[in-house]
Amino acid sequence: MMILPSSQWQNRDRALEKDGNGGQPLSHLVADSGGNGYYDDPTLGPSIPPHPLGIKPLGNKYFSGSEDDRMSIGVLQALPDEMLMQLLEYMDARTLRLLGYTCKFLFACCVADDVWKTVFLESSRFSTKSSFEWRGSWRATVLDLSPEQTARVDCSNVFSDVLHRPFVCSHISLRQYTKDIPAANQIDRLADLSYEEFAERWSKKPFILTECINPWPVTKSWTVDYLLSQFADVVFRAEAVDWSFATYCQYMRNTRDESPLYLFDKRFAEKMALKIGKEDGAAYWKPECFGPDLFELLGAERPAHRWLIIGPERSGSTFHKDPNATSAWNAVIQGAKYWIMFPPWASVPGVFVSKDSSEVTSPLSIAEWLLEFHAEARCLPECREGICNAGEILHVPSGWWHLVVNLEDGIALTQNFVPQSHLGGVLSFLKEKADQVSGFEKAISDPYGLFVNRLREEQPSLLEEGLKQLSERKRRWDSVVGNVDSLEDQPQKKNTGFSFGFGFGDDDDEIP
Ligand SMILES: O=C(O)CCC(=O)C(=O)O
Ligand SMILES: [Fe+2]
Repeated sequence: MMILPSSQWQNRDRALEKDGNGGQPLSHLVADSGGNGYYDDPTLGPSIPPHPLGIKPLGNKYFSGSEDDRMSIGVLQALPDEMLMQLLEYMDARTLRLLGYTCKFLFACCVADDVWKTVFLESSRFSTKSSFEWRGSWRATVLDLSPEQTARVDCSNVFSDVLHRPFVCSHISLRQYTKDIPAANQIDRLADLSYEEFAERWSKKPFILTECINPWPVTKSWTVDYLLSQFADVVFRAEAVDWSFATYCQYMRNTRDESPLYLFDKRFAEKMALKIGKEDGAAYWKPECFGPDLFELLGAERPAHRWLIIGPERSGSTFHKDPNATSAWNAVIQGAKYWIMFPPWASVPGVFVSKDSSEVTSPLSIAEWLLEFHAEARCLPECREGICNAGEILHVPSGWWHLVVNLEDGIALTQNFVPQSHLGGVLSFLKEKADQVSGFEKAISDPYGLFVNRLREEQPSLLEEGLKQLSERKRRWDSVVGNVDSLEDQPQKKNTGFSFGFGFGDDDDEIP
């Protein structure tokens, strides 16, 4: 990507003017929302087309000889675009439509689909329904409009980063971020592992196994089409909504959301009547290489631990660590996922963590993070990246940061677990970060006590070992920082995203 000199930037503007409303993609010139232009490498696939309404990034205003439609919004000019858009979030469908017809700038604001997503989610007409006709956008769905009925107004004199940026983010080519992974960053790829190898060498490292899940029946039969033929009426959770699979498929196959709704369902096994485990007719089972999962001792009281994940290209998960200091595996059944990961102690560019690491703030969308921070992140020595293809499984060690994006429409199965090597970390997380523990039923008021009791009853020697790991980590930490109370005053650790918790919820390597 190259910064574009302003003369070429003007060319881009003219090209946009020429193409106008819904024209052909520009060859390889792309607008940057910051007002800088850049070339998108034409070898990386189609570049970002002009906005269908002709909306342009703010920077274009300064090179445009034409009018600026923002001059028509009267007293609302006092508000920056961000605030204007926030104001619209409080309006109902009728008001949005009426306001949108007052001038072109407000039309551009009032048809923004994020605003209509809010209208949809707040409308009882939709929020209580699991099956309906998805019409390609939130606005068209709420208003029940066909593409021919959807108003198209020429907004080529509307200059706004706030309005243009979501369009860029929903069109950026992912390949430019996923290709040419530096050799040093590559997540290790192995055919398969034994439990002994995992326990001895791999439990604290990410890796991809290319052969491990080949025997799973689901790898032969499951595609989105197949699931649609079998489970069209089954209602799955997709973030804030519960939709039938038929409705979700309509959505995932025809959306331009910057952050598409992601189907992420923890009750899929019951809903689909699946058998899981090594029994006749099982759909899949836990890979042996990860060994015993100590949360199995909690039986029905264990926190949520397995999910079916389905989403379109560009859907995925923004940077996070998995809950309760658990490790995880994530198996791709259809599609391909790009993973970028950092060890627990790393400071991830663009990800800000509160002092007690209970709050993580990062750009809202995956595309925004890729645009703004990927290049910087890739240069860090701790960075690990890889593509997990259909039929492969990836290991996420306890405490590792990860961002994941689907490169195609895809299906995955994931499970969180507690291997013996991370028992100390999980115990200390449950004990020291009790306010951040998640996924347990509300009735379980003391997850740490419950887990310790189960270990004492069924695996006393492991409990002893786990508690030893825990106090050893605490002792080592105290010797590094002086004392626990002074932890938050260590200047080198401030706001770095370092996840120490003096929960020592992560692996040993974390100790600086
Ligand atoms: O497949 C994905 O989007 C990753 C899911 C994930 O990170 C998780 O389940 O914790
Ligand atoms: Fe995760």
